[in-house]
Amino acid sequence: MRVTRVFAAAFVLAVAASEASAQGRRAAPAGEPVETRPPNGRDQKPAFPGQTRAPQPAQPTRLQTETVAEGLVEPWALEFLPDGRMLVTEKQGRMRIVAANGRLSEPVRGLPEVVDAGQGGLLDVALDPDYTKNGLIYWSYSEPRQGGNGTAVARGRLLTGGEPRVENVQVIFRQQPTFQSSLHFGSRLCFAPDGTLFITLGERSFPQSRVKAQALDNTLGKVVRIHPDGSVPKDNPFVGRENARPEIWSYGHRNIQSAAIDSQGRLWIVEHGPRGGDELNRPQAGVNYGWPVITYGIEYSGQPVGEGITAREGMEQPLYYWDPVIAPSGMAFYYSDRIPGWRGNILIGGLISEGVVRLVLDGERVTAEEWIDLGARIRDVKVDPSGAVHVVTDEREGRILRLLPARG
Ligand SMILES: [Ca+2]
Ligand SMILES: [Ca+2]
Repeated sequence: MRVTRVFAAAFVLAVAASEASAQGRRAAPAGEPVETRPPNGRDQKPAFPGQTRAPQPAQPTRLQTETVAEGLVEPWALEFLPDGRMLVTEKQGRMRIVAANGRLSEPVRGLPEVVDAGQGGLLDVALDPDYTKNGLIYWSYSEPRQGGNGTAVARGRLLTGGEPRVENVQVIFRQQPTFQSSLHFGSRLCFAPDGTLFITLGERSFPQSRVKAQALDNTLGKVVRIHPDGSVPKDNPFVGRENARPEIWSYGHRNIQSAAIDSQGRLWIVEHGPRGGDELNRPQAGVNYGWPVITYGIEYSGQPVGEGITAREGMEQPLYYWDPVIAPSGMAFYYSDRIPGWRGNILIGGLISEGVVRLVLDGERVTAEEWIDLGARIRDVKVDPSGAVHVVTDEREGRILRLLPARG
C-alpha cells in the first residue's frame, strides 16, 4: 500500500512538468458572446431573447491542466469508480480501468463485439446506482446485426480484481429498426434518482431514417426510459398507446451524445444539430423536440433542412442553441466550490470547439457562456468528488486531463 502511494506521488511530480494553463477563449470582449462568426441560418431568428449567443462572463476562468493518463485509443466515456479509479471506454471496443496514478489496466474481458466504424463503436458507460453492492455496469455500443447495425445497451457485473472482466452480460435495450449506417448512434446513459435509466439516441442520419424521429413506432431519434433490467416503467408517456413504443420518453431528436442529470433529478441533453443548430434541451415526458421538421442551421450541403422552418405549434423550442455548432460530447453539472463561480453550471465537452463549453443558468435560461480552450477534441466531461473536472480527449493517443483553478 505504502509503495503504491509513493509511486502515485512520483507520478504527480512527473505530470507537473506537462502542466499547461487553460482559460476562456476570448475572441470577443467580456460581456459579448464568445461566438463572433455569422450563423449558417442567415435569416433565422431566435424564438426568444437569450436563446443563443449568451454573453461571456465578466471574468474569464483561469485554470491549470494536468495530464492524468495517456495511451488511450480514441476514448469515448469516463466514469469514476467509488475507489477513485476511472472506467474508460475506447471507441474501437475496449474498456479499461485507469488507476489514480494513470496506469491503464488490460482491456476488460467479456464485452460483446461492436461495429467500430464511423461514429460507431463502444460508446458510453454508466455505473448502477447500487454499484457498491451489485457491481453492475451498463454500456452502450453499436451492435452488429443482420442487415446492418443499431445502438444497444448491455449490462454486466464488473470484476476488477486481477484481470478485469464482466460476467452475466445481458443486453437490456436494442434500438429499432436496424439500419445500415455508421452515423448517429447517440448514446449516453443516465440514471434518474428514481432508479430508471435514460438512453439518448440518434436517428442514424440518412433521409429515410431521420424522418422516423417524428414517428412513435420506432426508437430512432428518441430519449428512451427503461428499468435497469430492460423492462418498461408503467408511467412512461406512451404506455398503452397503439403503434407507439412504450419505452419512448421524448422524440424528435437528431443525435444526442450529451446528457446529464441535475441536482433536482432532471435530465438535460445537448444534441448535435446539422450545419448550425446544436441544441440544449430538458426532455420532458411525451414532448416532441421537432427534428427534422424544425431546426436551426442548414444541411451540410447548404440547402435548408426540410421547409427551413425553426418553429411549429406542438414542437418544443430548444432552451439554447449554437450556430455555428460546438459539436457536443459528454456533459456534467458542476456542484462544487473548488472552481469559484462554477456551482450549478453545465459543462459540455466540445469536439469542433476543442475544449469545454461552460453555461451559466438562471432556471432554464442560459445567462452566460464561456469556452475553456484545451486545444483538443473533448469526448467526455466528468467531475470527481473533490470538484476537479476530468475530460477525455478524442485522439488516437487519447488522454485524461484534469482541470483545476490556476495557482497564484
Ligand atoms: Ca457515462
Ligand atoms: Ca429540436
